[in-house]
Amino acid sequence: MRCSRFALIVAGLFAGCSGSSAAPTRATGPVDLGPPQGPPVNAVLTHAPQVPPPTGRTAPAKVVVQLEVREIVMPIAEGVSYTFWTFGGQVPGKFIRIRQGDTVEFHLQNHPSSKMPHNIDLHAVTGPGGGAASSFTAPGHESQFTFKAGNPGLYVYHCATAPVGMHVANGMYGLILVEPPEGLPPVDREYYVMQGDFYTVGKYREKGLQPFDMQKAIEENATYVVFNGSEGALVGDKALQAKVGEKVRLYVGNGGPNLVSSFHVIGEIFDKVWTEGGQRVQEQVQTTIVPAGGSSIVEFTVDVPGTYILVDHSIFRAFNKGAVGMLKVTGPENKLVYSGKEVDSVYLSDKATQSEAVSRAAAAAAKGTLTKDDQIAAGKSLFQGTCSACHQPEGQGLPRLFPPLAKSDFLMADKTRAIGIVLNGLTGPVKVNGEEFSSVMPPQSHLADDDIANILTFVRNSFGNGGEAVSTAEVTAVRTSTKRPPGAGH
Ligand code: HEC
Ligand SMILES: [Cu+2]
Repeated sequence: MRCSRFALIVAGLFAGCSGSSAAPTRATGPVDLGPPQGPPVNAVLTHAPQVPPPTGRTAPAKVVVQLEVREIVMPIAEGVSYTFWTFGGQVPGKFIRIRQGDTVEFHLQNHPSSKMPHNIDLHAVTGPGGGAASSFTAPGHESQFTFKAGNPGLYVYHCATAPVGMHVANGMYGLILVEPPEGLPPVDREYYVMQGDFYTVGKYREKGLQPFDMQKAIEENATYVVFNGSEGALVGDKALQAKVGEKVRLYVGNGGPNLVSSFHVIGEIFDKVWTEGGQRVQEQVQTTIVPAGGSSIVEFTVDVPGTYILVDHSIFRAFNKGAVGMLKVTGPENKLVYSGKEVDSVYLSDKATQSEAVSRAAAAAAKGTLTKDDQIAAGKSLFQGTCSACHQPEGQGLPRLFPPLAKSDFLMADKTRAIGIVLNGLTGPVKVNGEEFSSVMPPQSHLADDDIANILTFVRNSFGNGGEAVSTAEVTAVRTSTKRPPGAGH
Protein backbone atom coordinates (compact mmCIF):
# COMPACT_ATOMS: atom_id res chain seq x y z
CA MET A 1 0.00 0.00 0.00
CA ARG A 2 1.13 3.53 -0.80
CA CYS A 3 1.94 5.41 2.35
CA SER A 4 1.92 9.16 2.25
CA ARG A 5 3.48 11.03 5.13
CA PHE A 6 0.08 12.57 5.69
CA ALA A 7 -1.60 9.23 6.05
CA LEU A 8 1.00 8.09 8.53
CA ILE A 9 0.28 11.06 10.69
CA VAL A 10 -3.48 10.98 10.67
CA ALA A 11 -4.22 7.35 10.04
CA GLY A 12 -1.22 5.33 11.02
CA LEU A 13 -2.12 1.76 11.76
CA PHE A 14 -5.76 2.25 11.03
CA ALA A 15 -4.75 2.44 7.39
CA GLY A 16 -2.40 -0.46 8.01
CA CYS A 17 0.18 1.16 5.79
CA SER A 18 3.25 0.91 7.94
CA GLY A 19 2.90 -2.83 8.29
CA SER A 20 4.38 -2.62 11.76
CA SER A 21 2.56 -2.72 15.02
CA ALA A 22 4.43 0.23 16.50
CA ALA A 23 2.26 3.05 17.76
CA PRO A 24 1.60 5.64 15.08
CA THR A 25 2.36 9.29 15.50
CA ARG A 26 -1.11 10.51 16.26
CA ALA A 27 -2.28 13.96 15.46
CA THR A 28 -3.72 15.62 18.51
CA GLY A 29 -7.39 16.34 18.11
CA PRO A 30 -9.47 16.26 14.98
CA VAL A 31 -7.74 16.94 11.70
CA ASP A 32 -9.14 19.47 9.30
CA LEU A 33 -8.72 17.91 5.92
CA GLY A 34 -9.98 20.96 4.10
CA PRO A 35 -13.31 21.96 2.65
CA PRO A 36 -15.49 19.43 0.81
CA GLN A 37 -14.58 18.99 -2.81
CA GLY A 38 -16.73 18.09 -5.80
CA PRO A 39 -20.50 17.60 -5.88
CA PRO A 40 -22.28 16.23 -2.79
CA VAL A 41 -22.27 12.44 -2.47
CA ASN A 42 -25.25 10.38 -1.33
CA ALA A 43 -24.01 7.87 1.24
CA VAL A 44 -24.64 4.21 0.43
CA LEU A 45 -26.22 2.68 3.55
CA THR A 46 -26.54 -1.07 4.08
CA HIS A 47 -28.50 -3.41 6.29
CA ALA A 48 -26.45 -5.83 8.40
CA PRO A 49 -24.58 -8.04 7.68
CA GLN A 50 -23.63 -6.12 4.55
CA VAL A 51 -21.10 -3.29 4.61
CA PRO A 52 -21.07 -0.40 2.12
CA PRO A 53 -18.18 -0.42 -0.34
CA PRO A 54 -15.09 1.68 0.49
CA THR A 55 -15.65 5.36 -0.27
CA GLY A 56 -12.74 5.18 -2.70
CA ARG A 57 -12.31 8.93 -2.41
CA THR A 58 -9.02 10.75 -2.08
CA ALA A 59 -10.49 14.08 -1.01
CA PRO A 60 -13.08 15.14 1.57
CA ALA A 61 -16.62 15.49 0.27
CA LYS A 62 -19.99 16.64 1.40
CA VAL A 63 -21.88 13.42 2.14
CA VAL A 64 -25.64 13.30 2.48
CA VAL A 65 -27.02 10.63 4.83
CA GLN A 66 -30.73 9.80 4.91
CA LEU A 67 -31.86 7.58 7.77
CA GLU A 68 -35.43 6.77 8.67
CA VAL A 69 -36.60 5.61 12.09
CA ARG A 70 -39.34 2.98 12.09
CA GLU A 71 -40.98 1.08 14.92
CA ILE A 72 -41.64 -2.43 13.63
CA VAL A 73 -42.72 -5.81 15.00
CA MET A 74 -40.19 -8.46 13.93
CA PRO A 75 -39.08 -11.88 15.14
CA ILE A 76 -36.46 -12.01 17.89
CA ALA A 77 -36.49 -15.83 18.05
CA GLU A 78 -38.50 -18.66 16.46
CA GLY A 79 -42.14 -17.90 17.18
CA VAL A 80 -41.28 -14.87 19.32
CA SER A 81 -41.80 -11.31 18.12
CA TYR A 82 -40.86 -7.95 19.57
CA THR A 83 -41.57 -4.30 18.76
CA PHE A 84 -38.18 -3.04 17.64
CA TRP A 85 -37.39 0.64 17.23
CA THR A 86 -35.02 0.81 14.29
CA PHE A 87 -32.73 3.09 12.34
CA GLY A 88 -33.64 2.06 8.81
CA GLY A 89 -36.07 -0.82 9.39
CA GLN A 90 -33.76 -3.43 10.95
CA VAL A 91 -31.60 -4.01 13.98
CA PRO A 92 -28.85 -2.96 14.00
CA GLY A 93 -29.32 0.33 12.15
CA LYS A 94 -27.94 0.81 8.69
CA PHE A 95 -24.16 0.91 8.33
CA ILE A 96 -22.81 4.32 7.38
CA ARG A 97 -19.39 4.60 5.76
CA ILE A 98 -17.63 7.89 5.24
CA ARG A 99 -14.09 9.26 5.03
CA GLN A 100 -12.21 11.29 7.58
CA GLY A 101 -12.62 14.99 6.76
CA ASP A 102 -16.05 14.52 5.14
CA THR A 103 -18.76 16.98 5.96
CA VAL A 104 -21.90 14.98 6.69
CA GLU A 105 -25.33 16.45 6.08
CA PHE A 106 -27.47 14.16 8.20
CA HIS A 107 -31.21 13.80 7.62
CA LEU A 108 -33.11 11.91 10.29
CA GLN A 109 -36.70 11.04 9.44
CA ASN A 110 -39.17 9.61 11.92
CA HIS A 111 -41.88 7.61 10.13
CA PRO A 112 -45.46 8.88 10.64
CA SER A 113 -46.48 5.50 12.08
CA SER A 114 -44.01 5.91 14.99
CA LYS A 115 -45.41 6.39 18.45
CA MET A 116 -42.28 7.95 19.94
CA PRO A 117 -39.98 10.83 19.16
CA HIS A 118 -36.38 9.80 18.44
CA ASN A 119 -32.99 11.35 17.80
CA ILE A 120 -29.44 10.24 17.10
CA ASP A 121 -26.15 10.46 18.99
CA LEU A 122 -23.23 9.55 16.74
CA HIS A 123 -20.06 8.76 18.63
CA ALA A 124 -18.17 9.96 15.54
CA VAL A 125 -19.35 13.49 16.22
CA THR A 126 -17.48 15.80 18.52
CA GLY A 127 -19.79 18.27 20.16
CA PRO A 128 -22.22 18.02 23.06
CA GLY A 129 -24.65 15.13 22.67
CA GLY A 130 -23.06 13.93 19.42
CA GLY A 131 -25.93 15.37 17.40
CA ALA A 132 -28.65 14.36 19.80
CA ALA A 133 -29.93 17.86 20.57
CA SER A 134 -30.16 18.93 16.95
CA SER A 135 -31.85 15.74 15.78
CA PHE A 136 -34.85 15.37 18.11
CA THR A 137 -37.59 14.31 15.70
CA ALA A 138 -41.29 13.80 16.35
CA PRO A 139 -43.24 11.15 14.40
CA GLY A 140 -43.82 12.27 10.81
CA HIS A 141 -41.02 14.83 10.96
CA GLU A 142 -37.46 15.19 9.70
CA SER A 143 -34.48 16.98 11.16
CA GLN A 144 -31.19 17.93 9.62
CA PHE A 145 -27.79 18.71 11.05
CA THR A 146 -24.25 18.84 9.74
CA PHE A 147 -20.96 17.65 11.21
CA LYS A 148 -17.39 17.24 10.07
CA ALA A 149 -15.91 13.80 10.68
CA GLY A 150 -12.58 14.70 12.21
CA ASN A 151 -11.55 11.35 13.69
CA PRO A 152 -11.11 8.01 11.94
CA GLY A 153 -12.50 4.86 13.54
CA LEU A 154 -15.51 2.62 13.88
CA TYR A 155 -18.16 4.37 15.93
CA VAL A 156 -21.51 3.44 17.41
CA TYR A 157 -24.53 5.61 16.87
CA HIS A 158 -27.69 5.30 18.94
CA CYS A 159 -30.89 7.02 19.92
CA ALA A 160 -30.60 9.24 22.98
CA THR A 161 -34.21 10.16 23.60
CA ALA A 162 -35.50 9.67 27.15
CA PRO A 163 -35.80 7.08 28.51
CA VAL A 164 -32.49 6.49 26.74
CA GLY A 165 -32.04 2.96 28.05
CA MET A 166 -35.39 1.90 26.65
CA HIS A 167 -34.70 3.35 23.19
CA VAL A 168 -31.37 1.55 23.06
CA ALA A 169 -32.86 -1.64 24.49
CA ASN A 170 -35.40 -1.64 21.67
CA GLY A 171 -32.64 -1.81 19.07
CA MET A 172 -31.80 1.82 18.31
CA TYR A 173 -28.11 1.55 17.44
CA GLY A 174 -25.81 1.02 14.50
CA LEU A 175 -22.28 1.66 13.25
CA ILE A 176 -20.61 4.47 11.35
CA LEU A 177 -17.15 3.82 9.92
CA VAL A 178 -14.96 6.83 9.35
CA GLU A 179 -12.22 5.64 7.01
CA PRO A 180 -8.80 7.19 7.33
CA PRO A 181 -7.81 9.17 4.23
CA GLU A 182 -5.94 6.20 2.79
CA GLY A 183 -8.90 3.89 3.32
CA LEU A 184 -8.55 0.51 5.01
CA PRO A 185 -6.39 -2.25 3.52
CA PRO A 186 -8.44 -4.28 1.05
CA VAL A 187 -9.85 -7.65 2.17
CA ASP A 188 -11.98 -10.30 0.45
CA ARG A 189 -15.07 -10.03 2.66
CA GLU A 190 -16.43 -7.40 4.98
CA TYR A 191 -19.37 -8.01 7.28
CA TYR A 192 -21.34 -6.03 9.83
CA VAL A 193 -22.19 -7.79 13.10
CA MET A 194 -23.69 -6.00 16.07
CA GLN A 195 -24.64 -7.46 19.41
CA GLY A 196 -27.50 -6.32 21.60
CA ASP A 197 -29.24 -7.46 24.77
CA PHE A 198 -33.03 -7.58 25.03
CA TYR A 199 -35.42 -7.72 27.96
CA THR A 200 -38.85 -9.31 27.57
CA VAL A 201 -41.64 -10.01 30.02
CA GLY A 202 -41.79 -13.64 28.88
CA LYS A 203 -38.80 -15.88 29.43
CA TYR A 204 -36.37 -16.95 26.72
CA ARG A 205 -38.28 -18.38 23.75
CA GLU A 206 -41.71 -17.90 25.32
CA LYS A 207 -43.83 -17.57 22.20
CA GLY A 208 -45.89 -14.67 20.94
CA LEU A 209 -45.41 -10.90 20.94
CA GLN A 210 -43.24 -10.08 23.94
CA PRO A 211 -43.32 -6.65 25.59
CA PHE A 212 -40.23 -4.85 26.89
CA ASP A 213 -39.53 -5.43 30.59
CA MET A 214 -38.11 -2.27 32.18
CA GLN A 215 -37.36 -3.92 35.52
CA LYS A 216 -35.30 -6.71 33.93
CA ALA A 217 -33.44 -4.06 31.93
CA ILE A 218 -32.62 -2.09 35.08
CA GLU A 219 -31.40 -5.29 36.69
CA GLU A 220 -29.35 -6.10 33.57
CA ASN A 221 -31.04 -9.49 33.50
CA ALA A 222 -31.15 -10.05 29.75
CA THR A 223 -33.67 -12.45 28.26
CA TYR A 224 -31.94 -12.42 24.88
CA VAL A 225 -28.42 -11.59 23.77
CA VAL A 226 -28.26 -11.69 19.99
CA PHE A 227 -26.27 -10.66 16.95
CA ASN A 228 -28.01 -8.49 14.36
CA GLY A 229 -31.32 -8.21 16.15
CA SER A 230 -32.55 -11.78 16.35
CA GLU A 231 -31.51 -15.26 17.29
CA GLY A 232 -31.73 -16.48 13.72
CA ALA A 233 -30.11 -13.48 12.00
CA LEU A 234 -26.80 -15.20 11.22
CA VAL A 235 -27.60 -18.91 11.18
CA GLY A 236 -28.64 -21.46 8.58
CA ASP A 237 -29.00 -19.90 5.14
CA LYS A 238 -28.44 -16.45 6.66
CA ALA A 239 -24.93 -17.43 7.78
CA LEU A 240 -22.01 -15.27 6.68
CA GLN A 241 -20.13 -16.77 3.73
CA ALA A 242 -16.49 -17.01 2.74
CA LYS A 243 -14.15 -19.21 0.70
CA VAL A 244 -11.02 -20.94 1.89
CA GLY A 245 -8.03 -18.59 1.67
CA GLU A 246 -10.06 -15.42 1.93
CA LYS A 247 -9.38 -12.63 4.37
CA VAL A 248 -12.49 -11.72 6.34
CA ARG A 249 -13.01 -8.47 8.20
CA LEU A 250 -15.83 -8.09 10.70
CA TYR A 251 -17.00 -4.71 11.88
CA VAL A 252 -18.30 -5.68 15.28
CA GLY A 253 -20.44 -3.36 17.34
CA ASN A 254 -22.22 -3.67 20.64
CA GLY A 255 -25.35 -1.63 21.18
CA GLY A 256 -25.85 -2.94 24.70
CA PRO A 257 -27.77 -1.40 26.44
CA ASN A 258 -26.03 -3.22 29.30
CA LEU A 259 -23.74 -6.10 28.50
CA VAL A 260 -20.09 -6.09 27.47
CA SER A 261 -19.41 -8.71 24.83
CA SER A 262 -16.64 -11.31 24.92
CA PHE A 263 -16.61 -11.62 21.15
CA HIS A 264 -15.11 -14.85 19.86
CA VAL A 265 -15.20 -16.92 16.67
CA ILE A 266 -14.98 -20.63 17.49
CA GLY A 267 -12.21 -22.16 15.41
CA GLU A 268 -10.46 -18.93 14.48
CA ILE A 269 -7.79 -16.64 15.86
CA PHE A 270 -8.04 -12.99 14.94
CA ASP A 271 -4.89 -12.05 13.00
CA LYS A 272 -5.63 -8.41 13.74
CA VAL A 273 -7.95 -6.57 16.05
CA TRP A 274 -8.46 -2.84 15.97
CA THR A 275 -9.23 -2.83 19.66
CA GLU A 276 -12.32 -0.84 20.58
CA GLY A 277 -12.54 0.38 16.99
CA GLY A 278 -9.58 2.69 17.54
CA GLN A 279 -6.23 2.93 15.82
CA ARG A 280 -4.06 0.45 17.71
CA VAL A 281 -3.81 -2.98 16.18
CA GLN A 282 -3.51 -5.99 18.44
CA GLU A 283 -2.46 -9.32 16.87
CA GLN A 284 -3.23 -13.02 17.51
CA VAL A 285 -6.30 -12.49 19.62
CA GLN A 286 -8.71 -15.25 20.68
CA THR A 287 -11.50 -13.19 22.26
CA THR A 288 -11.97 -9.45 22.12
CA ILE A 289 -14.02 -7.26 24.39
CA VAL A 290 -16.63 -5.09 22.77
CA PRO A 291 -18.03 -2.61 25.26
CA ALA A 292 -21.64 -1.52 25.24
CA GLY A 293 -21.60 1.55 23.03
CA GLY A 294 -18.31 0.43 21.51
CA SER A 295 -16.85 -1.53 18.64
CA SER A 296 -14.01 -3.64 17.38
CA ILE A 297 -12.69 -4.50 13.95
CA VAL A 298 -11.40 -8.06 13.62
CA GLU A 299 -9.65 -9.69 10.71
CA PHE A 300 -8.69 -13.26 9.96
CA THR A 301 -7.94 -15.52 7.03
CA VAL A 302 -9.97 -18.71 6.79
CA ASP A 303 -7.78 -21.70 5.98
CA VAL A 304 -10.12 -24.64 6.49
CA PRO A 305 -13.69 -25.17 5.20
CA GLY A 306 -16.56 -25.66 7.61
CA THR A 307 -18.81 -23.71 9.92
CA TYR A 308 -17.28 -21.20 12.30
CA ILE A 309 -19.49 -20.08 15.15
CA LEU A 310 -19.59 -16.47 16.29
CA VAL A 311 -20.37 -16.25 19.98
CA ASP A 312 -20.36 -14.02 22.97
CA HIS A 313 -18.00 -16.21 24.99
CA SER A 314 -19.75 -15.15 28.17
CA ILE A 315 -21.06 -18.50 27.25
CA PHE A 316 -24.52 -18.82 28.73
CA ARG A 317 -25.44 -15.96 26.44
CA ALA A 318 -24.52 -18.13 23.47
CA PHE A 319 -26.24 -21.33 24.52
CA ASN A 320 -29.19 -19.93 26.48
CA LYS A 321 -29.83 -16.41 25.23
CA GLY A 322 -29.18 -16.57 21.49
CA ALA A 323 -25.72 -15.05 20.98
CA VAL A 324 -24.73 -17.34 18.13
CA GLY A 325 -23.90 -16.60 14.52
CA MET A 326 -22.26 -18.60 11.77
CA LEU A 327 -19.62 -18.12 9.13
CA LYS A 328 -19.76 -20.86 6.49
CA VAL A 329 -16.52 -21.39 4.67
CA THR A 330 -16.45 -23.44 1.49
CA GLY A 331 -13.49 -24.76 -0.45
CA PRO A 332 -10.88 -27.50 -0.46
CA GLU A 333 -9.81 -29.20 2.77
CA ASN A 334 -6.40 -28.35 4.18
CA LYS A 335 -5.36 -31.42 6.18
CA LEU A 336 -2.07 -29.80 7.12
CA VAL A 337 -3.92 -27.15 9.08
CA TYR A 338 -6.78 -29.21 10.42
CA SER A 339 -7.35 -32.91 10.04
CA GLY A 340 -10.70 -33.29 11.70
CA LYS A 341 -14.36 -33.34 11.00
CA GLU A 342 -16.75 -30.41 10.87
CA VAL A 343 -16.83 -28.17 13.90
CA ASP A 344 -18.25 -30.13 16.78
CA SER A 345 -22.02 -30.28 16.77
CA VAL A 346 -21.94 -29.48 20.47
CA TYR A 347 -21.14 -25.91 19.48
CA LEU A 348 -23.75 -25.78 16.77
CA SER A 349 -26.39 -26.77 19.30
CA ASP A 350 -29.94 -26.56 18.04
CA LYS A 351 -29.01 -23.44 16.08
CA ALA A 352 -27.83 -25.62 13.24
CA THR A 353 -31.16 -27.29 12.83
CA GLN A 354 -33.38 -24.50 14.02
CA SER A 355 -36.26 -24.67 11.66
CA GLU A 356 -39.37 -23.03 10.45
CA ALA A 357 -41.22 -25.84 12.18
CA VAL A 358 -40.95 -24.17 15.58
CA SER A 359 -42.43 -20.92 14.29
CA ARG A 360 -45.11 -22.81 12.39
CA ALA A 361 -46.16 -24.67 15.52
CA ALA A 362 -46.19 -21.43 17.53
CA ALA A 363 -48.32 -19.70 14.91
CA ALA A 364 -50.72 -22.65 14.75
CA ALA A 365 -50.97 -22.76 18.53
CA ALA A 366 -51.82 -19.04 18.60
CA LYS A 367 -54.58 -19.64 16.03
CA GLY A 368 -55.85 -22.70 17.84
CA THR A 369 -55.12 -25.03 14.92
CA LEU A 370 -52.09 -26.89 16.33
CA THR A 371 -51.95 -30.51 15.19
CA LYS A 372 -49.92 -33.43 16.49
CA ASP A 373 -47.92 -33.34 13.26
CA ASP A 374 -47.03 -29.65 13.86
CA GLN A 375 -45.85 -30.58 17.33
CA ILE A 376 -43.81 -33.53 16.10
CA ALA A 377 -42.11 -31.40 13.45
CA ALA A 378 -41.24 -28.66 15.95
CA GLY A 379 -40.21 -31.18 18.60
CA LYS A 380 -37.91 -32.91 16.16
CA SER A 381 -35.89 -29.78 15.52
CA LEU A 382 -35.76 -28.92 19.22
CA PHE A 383 -34.71 -32.44 20.21
CA GLN A 384 -31.52 -32.03 18.20
CA GLY A 385 -29.01 -30.17 20.31
CA THR A 386 -31.19 -30.35 23.41
CA CYS A 387 -31.78 -34.00 24.25
CA SER A 388 -29.78 -35.65 21.47
CA ALA A 389 -26.45 -34.71 23.04
CA CYS A 390 -27.11 -37.35 25.71
CA HIS A 391 -29.88 -39.58 24.43
CA GLN A 392 -28.28 -39.68 20.94
CA PRO A 393 -29.78 -38.57 17.62
CA GLU A 394 -32.00 -41.63 17.21
CA GLY A 395 -32.94 -41.78 20.88
CA GLN A 396 -30.94 -44.99 21.24
CA GLY A 397 -29.02 -43.84 24.33
CA LEU A 398 -25.57 -45.01 25.37
CA PRO A 399 -25.05 -48.19 27.39
CA ARG A 400 -24.73 -47.55 31.14
CA LEU A 401 -24.68 -43.75 30.63
CA PHE A 402 -27.86 -42.54 28.97
CA PRO A 403 -31.03 -44.62 28.86
CA PRO A 404 -32.77 -45.02 25.52
CA LEU A 405 -35.85 -43.02 24.64
CA ALA A 406 -36.40 -45.31 21.66
CA LYS A 407 -38.95 -47.96 22.61
CA SER A 408 -38.49 -46.96 26.26
CA ASP A 409 -41.00 -48.70 28.52
CA PHE A 410 -40.21 -46.20 31.25
CA LEU A 411 -40.90 -43.16 29.05
CA MET A 412 -44.17 -44.49 27.69
CA ALA A 413 -45.55 -45.80 30.99
CA ASP A 414 -46.38 -42.41 32.50
CA LYS A 415 -46.79 -39.18 30.55
CA THR A 416 -46.92 -36.86 33.58
CA ARG A 417 -43.83 -38.48 35.04
CA ALA A 418 -42.00 -37.90 31.71
CA ILE A 419 -42.92 -34.21 31.80
CA GLY A 420 -41.63 -34.03 35.36
CA ILE A 421 -38.33 -35.64 34.35
CA VAL A 422 -37.72 -33.02 31.65
CA LEU A 423 -38.63 -30.14 33.98
CA ASN A 424 -36.89 -31.37 37.11
CA GLY A 425 -34.29 -33.84 35.93
CA LEU A 426 -33.87 -37.36 37.20
CA THR A 427 -31.43 -38.98 39.59
CA GLY A 428 -31.10 -42.75 39.37
CA PRO A 429 -31.32 -45.60 39.85
CA VAL A 430 -33.88 -46.15 37.13
CA LYS A 431 -34.70 -49.25 35.10
CA VAL A 432 -35.34 -48.78 31.38
CA ASN A 433 -36.14 -51.83 29.22
CA GLY A 434 -34.70 -54.08 31.90
CA GLU A 435 -31.37 -52.27 32.08
CA GLU A 436 -30.45 -50.29 35.17
CA PHE A 437 -29.06 -46.73 34.99
CA SER A 438 -27.71 -44.89 37.97
CA SER A 439 -26.91 -41.49 36.68
CA VAL A 440 -28.17 -37.91 36.71
CA MET A 441 -30.19 -36.00 34.14
CA PRO A 442 -30.03 -32.23 34.73
CA PRO A 443 -33.32 -30.29 34.72
CA GLN A 444 -34.29 -28.83 31.34
CA SER A 445 -36.61 -26.24 32.86
CA HIS A 446 -34.98 -23.43 30.85
CA LEU A 447 -37.07 -24.71 27.93
CA ALA A 448 -40.43 -23.04 27.37
CA ASP A 449 -43.53 -25.11 28.15
CA ASP A 450 -44.63 -25.38 24.52
CA ASP A 451 -41.14 -26.47 23.50
CA ILE A 452 -41.19 -29.23 26.11
CA ALA A 453 -44.67 -30.29 24.95
CA ASN A 454 -43.45 -30.46 21.36
CA ILE A 455 -40.26 -32.35 22.25
CA LEU A 456 -42.14 -34.93 24.28
CA THR A 457 -44.80 -35.29 21.58
CA PHE A 458 -41.99 -35.95 19.12
CA VAL A 459 -40.16 -38.39 21.38
CA ARG A 460 -43.34 -40.27 22.26
CA ASN A 461 -44.16 -40.67 18.55
CA SER A 462 -40.74 -41.49 17.13
CA PHE A 463 -38.00 -44.10 17.37
CA GLY A 464 -40.58 -46.87 17.51
CA ASN A 465 -42.73 -45.17 20.18
CA GLY A 466 -46.39 -44.43 19.65
CA GLY A 467 -48.52 -42.34 21.99
CA GLU A 468 -50.78 -39.35 22.38
CA ALA A 469 -49.57 -35.78 22.14
CA VAL A 470 -48.37 -33.76 25.13
CA SER A 471 -50.03 -30.36 25.46
CA THR A 472 -48.52 -27.11 26.69
CA ALA A 473 -51.21 -26.99 29.38
CA GLU A 474 -50.08 -30.38 30.71
CA VAL A 475 -46.49 -29.13 30.96
CA THR A 476 -47.59 -25.89 32.63
CA ALA A 477 -49.63 -27.89 35.13
CA VAL A 478 -46.63 -30.01 36.09
CA ARG A 479 -44.37 -26.95 36.27
CA THR A 480 -46.69 -25.04 38.58
CA SER A 481 -47.46 -28.02 40.80
CA THR A 482 -43.89 -29.20 41.41
CA LYS A 483 -41.67 -27.82 44.07
CA ARG A 484 -38.50 -26.76 42.25
CA PRO A 485 -35.38 -28.67 43.21
CA PRO A 486 -32.37 -26.44 43.84
CA GLY A 487 -30.94 -25.16 40.57
CA ALA A 488 -33.99 -26.02 38.50
CA GLY A 489 -35.06 -22.39 38.33
CA HIS A 490 -38.20 -20.89 36.84
C1 HEC B 1 -27.00 -34.11 29.96
C2 HEC B 1 -27.55 -35.34 29.47
C3 HEC B 1 -29.06 -35.40 29.23
C4 HEC B 1 -29.86 -34.53 28.54
C5 HEC B 1 -29.43 -33.27 27.84
C6 HEC B 1 -31.18 -35.09 28.59
N1 HEC B 1 -31.20 -36.22 29.31
FE1 HEC B 1 -32.81 -37.38 29.68
N2 HEC B 1 -31.69 -38.59 30.86
C7 HEC B 1 -30.34 -38.46 31.06
C8 HEC B 1 -29.90 -39.47 32.01
C9 HEC B 1 -28.49 -39.66 32.49
C10 HEC B 1 -31.05 -40.18 32.38
C11 HEC B 1 -31.11 -41.30 33.39
C12 HEC B 1 -31.03 -40.71 34.78
C13 HEC B 1 -30.95 -41.75 35.89
O1 HEC B 1 -30.08 -42.60 35.81
O2 HEC B 1 -31.79 -41.63 36.76
C14 HEC B 1 -32.16 -39.61 31.62
C15 HEC B 1 -33.46 -40.07 31.67
C16 HEC B 1 -34.49 -39.63 30.87
C17 HEC B 1 -35.81 -40.21 30.82
C18 HEC B 1 -36.30 -41.39 31.61
C19 HEC B 1 -35.64 -42.67 31.17
C20 HEC B 1 -36.01 -43.09 29.77
O3 HEC B 1 -35.08 -43.38 29.01
O4 HEC B 1 -37.18 -43.13 29.42
C21 HEC B 1 -36.51 -39.49 29.92
C22 HEC B 1 -37.94 -39.68 29.49
C23 HEC B 1 -35.64 -38.46 29.40
N3 HEC B 1 -34.42 -38.57 30.01
C24 HEC B 1 -35.99 -37.52 28.45
C25 HEC B 1 -35.18 -36.48 28.04
C26 HEC B 1 -35.60 -35.46 27.13
C27 HEC B 1 -36.94 -35.38 26.43
C28 HEC B 1 -34.57 -34.59 27.01
C29 HEC B 1 -34.52 -33.31 26.23
C30 HEC B 1 -35.47 -32.30 26.60
C31 HEC B 1 -33.50 -35.09 27.84
N4 HEC B 1 -33.91 -36.23 28.45
C32 HEC B 1 -32.26 -34.49 27.96
C33 HEC B 1 -29.50 -37.53 30.48
C34 HEC B 1 -29.92 -36.46 29.72
CU1 LIG C 1 -35.42 6.47 19.95
